[in-house]
Amino acid sequence: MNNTMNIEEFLAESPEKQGYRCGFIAIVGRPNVGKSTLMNHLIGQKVSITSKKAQTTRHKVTGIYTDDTAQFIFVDTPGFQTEHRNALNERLNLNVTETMGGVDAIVFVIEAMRFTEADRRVMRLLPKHLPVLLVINKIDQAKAQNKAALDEFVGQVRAEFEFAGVEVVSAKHGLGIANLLHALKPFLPESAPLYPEDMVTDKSSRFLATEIVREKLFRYLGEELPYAMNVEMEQFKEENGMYRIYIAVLVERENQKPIVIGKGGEKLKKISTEARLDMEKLFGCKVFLKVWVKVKSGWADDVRFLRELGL
Ligand SMILES: Nc1nc2c(ncn2[C@@H]2O[C@H](COP(=O)(O)OP(=O)(O)OP(=O)(O)O)[C@@H](O)[C@H]2O)c(=O)[nH]1
Ligand SMILES: [Mg+2]
Repeated sequence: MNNTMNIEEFLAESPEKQGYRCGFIAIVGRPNVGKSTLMNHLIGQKVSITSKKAQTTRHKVTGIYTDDTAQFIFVDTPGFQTEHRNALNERLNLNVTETMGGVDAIVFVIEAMRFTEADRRVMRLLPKHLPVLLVINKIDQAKAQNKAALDEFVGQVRAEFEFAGVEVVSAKHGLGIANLLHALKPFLPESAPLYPEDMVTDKSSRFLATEIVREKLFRYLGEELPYAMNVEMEQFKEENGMYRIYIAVLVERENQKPIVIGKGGEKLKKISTEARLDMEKLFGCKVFLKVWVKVKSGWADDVRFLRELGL
């Protein structure tokens, strides 16, 4: 394809390419199986944040991969919560079930050699009328190296649900990604692309900026991370070719503030420096970033407040 041509022009000029496909694919699974890592590798750019901690993804994030024959619109969803029940988790789960209702196919992600009750509960929610591809992730791990045991594991999971197919991948190492795209393509309806070919996400720079800060909080606070914590964009301005971004970190109690700030402000400084560098890379311009901590109590159970956050 000529580089200056967009896909619509390309299709218009090439009647033999009329079989172009485009559609939506939801990525679902229990927390921490690697859904966001997988989506980032599928689209070749980091638009969804990832971490060792469960429940990293709170908003669904769209990632778009376009080639000459198809456009795949992936929707990365929050890990489906079957344990802690509160307003936040109820909304996150609702988000996942709603997403599954509006797609052409589903990728159900599990970890190699580890199929838990939590996985099973998510599996039971999978719609029967849509193609569901079983994706076994983390095959790079030592426990997945025994081929016979892995085959047996796959066989056991397949026996529990009518999957349209199965793919084994290592999202982290980019293994099996091309095969996965190939397996998904037939599930997409014939359609012209819905998004411009150079678009990788439908999320705004504002949204991506708050997500980046959240990822650094997850990274640097580790186990100390207050469960009820969120980030809020206070200001986002473009000025002389650079972005000025002000972001507040919301915690529930005054005594959680020092956890985020650290001794002598050290942690918060590290978090904002790393976030600023990631933003500069993603946005391709200089960024001035100010991050601070605010107390907003009871927010995890305040559904109205969650709506304001767009959850
Ligand atoms: N070894 C290994 N680790 C992986 C792989 N894919 C993801 N991980 C790790 O698994 C952890 C969770 O990854 P995420 O992509 O954040 O998982 P998620 O399913 O999106 O998690 P939630 O958003 O919390 O539901 C991170 O520490 C990843 O680095 C993989 O293929 N191999
Ligand atoms: Mg995630």
